[in-house]
Amino acid sequence: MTWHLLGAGNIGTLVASYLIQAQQPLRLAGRGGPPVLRTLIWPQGAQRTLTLPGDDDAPISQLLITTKAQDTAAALRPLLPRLTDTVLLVRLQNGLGSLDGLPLPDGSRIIEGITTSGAWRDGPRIQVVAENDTLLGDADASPEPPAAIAALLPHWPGARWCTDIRRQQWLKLSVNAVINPITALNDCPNGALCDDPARQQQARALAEEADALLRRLDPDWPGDTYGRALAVAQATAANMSSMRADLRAGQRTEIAFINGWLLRQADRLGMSLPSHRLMVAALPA
Ligand code: KPL
Repeated sequence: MTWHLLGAGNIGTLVASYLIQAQQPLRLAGRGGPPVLRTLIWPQGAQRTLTLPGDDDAPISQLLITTKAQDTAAALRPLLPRLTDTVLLVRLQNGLGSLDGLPLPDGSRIIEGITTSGAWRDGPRIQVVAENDTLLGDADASPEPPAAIAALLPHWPGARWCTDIRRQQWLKLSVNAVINPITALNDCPNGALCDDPARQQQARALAEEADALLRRLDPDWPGDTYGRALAVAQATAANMSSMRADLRAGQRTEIAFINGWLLRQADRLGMSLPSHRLMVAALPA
């Protein structure tokens, strides 16, 4: 069965290379016309040019979503009439909630993914920085992946099926909710979070509010978002966070799907998260 790819950016193109490697047919979604050529370069120098065929307007039964969270609803809405009743949607994005409120078919199955792999645009080519862990799973904590994912996993370095994807997503989201807005607003690399008392105080407030909320949502929540955020900031000290990069490029940020997601959960529970609210108000969504 054909995969449609929504969002042939850096990570989307990297995953497209795994699909091609797995000999799974692939087409761009929502982008007709001639095939698009994309060249990937791996850290050891290997280079590969992919031919990504344009959309065929056929029914969509397997959709890989790698758009930025903030662009998803607009990109997906025109495709909704083409989704089959049992469409498999794989969402590989930063942030949570990008599919909320969209009228998806009742029988659709959503696979959630998080990755720490990195790739960036280097002129006309895409430089793969690292192929790290990728976790895929679903909200039902299914013990086994669907067949289409099982066929893909052996060709996707670092990818594995995960039975607690929600916990893993929250662990990532809570760290992003601390590092990303602070580094974006201060226009600083991730490591600058660790050595400035004012930023540390901001980080602590964001982390404590996130922990208070996530503990209400899950009594087994492990907490220590502050410690985990500092550890990630240290480990990625020289990196530019994705939110800082978006802000610098004059683009909308993922704030509504990171801190904004936390706020929406808090509102439902009548909790106030003042530090997150400030971040949501300060950054373009
Ligand atoms: O995921 C990230 C991001 O920038 O979105 C971190 C972990 C903060 C690394 O830069």
